[in-house]
Amino acid sequence: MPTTGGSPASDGMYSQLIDDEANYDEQSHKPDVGRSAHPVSSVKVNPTLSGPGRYRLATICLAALCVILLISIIAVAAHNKNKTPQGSGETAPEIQKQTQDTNVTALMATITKLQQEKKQLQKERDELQNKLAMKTTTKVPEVVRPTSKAAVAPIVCPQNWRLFNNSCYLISTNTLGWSASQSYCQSKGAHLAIILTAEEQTFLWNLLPRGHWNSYWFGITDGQTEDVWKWVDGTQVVGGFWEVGEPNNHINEDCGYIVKTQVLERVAIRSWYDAPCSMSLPFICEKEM
Ligand SMILES: [Ca+2]
Ligand SMILES: [Ca+2]
Repeated sequence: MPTTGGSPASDGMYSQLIDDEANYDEQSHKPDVGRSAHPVSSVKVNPTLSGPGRYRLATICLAALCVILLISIIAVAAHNKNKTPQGSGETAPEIQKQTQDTNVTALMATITKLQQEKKQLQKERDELQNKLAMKTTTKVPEVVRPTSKAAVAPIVCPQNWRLFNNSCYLISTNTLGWSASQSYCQSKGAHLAIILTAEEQTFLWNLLPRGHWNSYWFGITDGQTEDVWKWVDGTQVVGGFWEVGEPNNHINEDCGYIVKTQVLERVAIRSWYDAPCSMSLPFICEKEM
């Protein structure tokens, strides 16, 4: 179909392209109906924009785009290369060496700082030593005081009392029951003897005279709980110097005594017996000094 009269050349080309499209659609999609009303021979086609001419233009445009793209890629690559510090050609050992150099520099700085601190501390130490020396030379000598040992007087036991290891012992000449004996000792600032060692036992044994059945109360009883022997200070008796078969609580015997007879075979470390506390016997007092 002819275009509108008086249009510029570009409008003519655009109209012809629309006509070509319409012609193409009609030829390909509507072959049976429209072809009789609009014969193909009536369409005017510009020979310069049809066929190989159009493809040539497209090829030129495509080639130009490829060239622009290639130039862009080269430009970007060159830009990135310039941005990399020291170039991208550095190897791993070189980087490692630079890191080590940095560490060495830091360590050297630390050593220098520590050496300075050491000098400062030595200076302070010297000053303190000088001050200490000054104070030592001007120190007032201390007054020599008598020691407590020098003030301790030798232990002197009362008359008829005998000394052994810081205690004084009395072998009574009167006789009393066990409880009365303890009361008597307490009236003298003492108590019935507490015998803890074989040496103490032997010392007392040697003070006693021999006799038919010489017996002396000392400070143990099981009056509180049968067969649980305790000293007069409340502590429990451990071991002891009992005669064989004693204590036997033979006739309700709750108080302890020492026996020394004429029989020479009897020994100090097997001389304890138990007896009824009401018996009247001489006794042994002990006073800690
Ligand atoms: Ca008993
Ligand atoms: Ca007995």
